[in-house]
Amino acid sequence: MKRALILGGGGFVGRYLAARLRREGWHVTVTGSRAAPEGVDCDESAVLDILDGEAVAALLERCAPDALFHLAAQSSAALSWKEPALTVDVNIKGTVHLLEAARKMAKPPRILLVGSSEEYGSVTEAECPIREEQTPRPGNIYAASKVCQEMIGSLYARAYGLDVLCTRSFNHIGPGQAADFVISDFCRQTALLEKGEGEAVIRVGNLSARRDFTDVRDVVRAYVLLMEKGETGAVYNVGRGEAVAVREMLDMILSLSPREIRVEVDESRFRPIDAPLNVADTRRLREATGWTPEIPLRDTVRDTLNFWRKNI
Ligand code: A2R
Repeated sequence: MKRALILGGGGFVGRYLAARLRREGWHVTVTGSRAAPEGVDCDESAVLDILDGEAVAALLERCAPDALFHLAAQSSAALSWKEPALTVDVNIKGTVHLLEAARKMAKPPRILLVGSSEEYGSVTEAECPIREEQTPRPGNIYAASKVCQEMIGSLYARAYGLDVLCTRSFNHIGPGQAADFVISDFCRQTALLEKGEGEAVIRVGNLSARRDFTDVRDVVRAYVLLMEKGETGAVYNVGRGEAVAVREMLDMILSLSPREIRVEVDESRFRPIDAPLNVADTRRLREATGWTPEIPLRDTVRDTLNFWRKNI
């Protein structure tokens, strides 16, 4: 049986990835930073702070994974302005710890470093769909840390022959995502309003932005396929490759609710720099793996809304 280690396996994406790998017959170990993740479909669950290099090395030796999915991160762009040192430590130093540990192993695992479309920064319409050749112009500390993660990963691949590949993942959505993210936030507000009385008003930010949304379950399927078929040293955009306006997603959510909900634009929710369009060119991923998204966005939105209906 092939062995997978998911660093950050208790997070939003990690839980789905663990379940997917288990269904495909892998032996799966997941980690959390403060406590071993609970309620994750896995074989083993461990505590690992990736800031502790020795602990990283010990875990890798103990697990001896064939495949290592590096999802552990300070994953919030907004928080990265408030906690820049933590973001740089976890996302860059943490990655160095794992690459150092891997290169010293007799049989290092294949490593997938998960990055973000944030790395591209604010792009023009002419630059869309964004190809991997596009030079990253990170616009926040989180994005800069992910660019560094990728550059260091590529150095380790070249210098030590480590089998490293990277993603730049576009907006992924689905049940269980924190309400800091726009679609999850709208679904949560809608579920809350359904429980209340009086006038129902949903507060929103910039609705005209068009983004590349993909169901998290399709995203993790892409990660597994990349692990199996991706090219060493390559960087892959992960996304549907279709731009949808946030307004359209909101209309979809509201159409699934029995309540009459009024939309109120709240300018304090606007991002200081918000590109009007952000969409991936996904040819490299599709050609390497044959991946295509399978879950319609309406299903994702319905599942996310139902998640909040149950969890408020
Ligand atoms: O702190 P925990 O136990 O919730 O674990 C989180 C983990 N993590 C760490 N693991 C080890 N040492 C650390 N110092 C450390 N700090 C955080 O990373 C959690 O399991 C995971 C992040 O999960 P989420 O914030 O839910 O991120 P999500 O959406 O699953 O994104 C996965 C990856 C990240 O690399 C993002 O930057 C990328 O996809 O978009």
